[in-house]
Amino acid sequence: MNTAFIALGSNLNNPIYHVEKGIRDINHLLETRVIKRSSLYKSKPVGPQNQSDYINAVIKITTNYEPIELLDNLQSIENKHHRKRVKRWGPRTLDLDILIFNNLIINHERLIVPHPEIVNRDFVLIPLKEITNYDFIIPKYGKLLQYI
Ligand code: ROI
Repeated sequence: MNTAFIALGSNLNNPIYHVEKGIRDINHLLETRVIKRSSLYKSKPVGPQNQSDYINAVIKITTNYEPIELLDNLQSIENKHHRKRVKRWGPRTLDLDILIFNNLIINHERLIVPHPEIVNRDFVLIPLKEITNYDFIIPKYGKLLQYI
């Protein structure tokens, strides 16, 4: 069994609905369970400012999927939420990012883990802090608390 942390974000068409439904969709994946979830956080867009505020959350899951299988499943959930990849850093109905997968460091052409922006984004760090212990360590980067 693997343990992973996933970030959820939405800023289009009822973002609270998309994040809550996204959490339920992930819980319904085969042999995957959401074991912790953060509160919902409202945040100003990072990147282009001419878009709506985001709703963000982080969840902890257990899964029997390998990292790329999990990525494929998360992308099919994004697609069900009618995610259109219109432009980089543009608005989205549902964004699902694998933040951490066990203690692995992955540099695959489709997937970098830990997520390369993990320590730069308060909309990820704050909900991650909510659902982990004070001494939580991010693989490759070290203690979470030093980045907050
Ligand atoms: N900004 C915020 N606040 N939340 C996000 O989830 C988010 N996602 C993104 C970009 C466009 C970088 N900005 C964001 O992909």
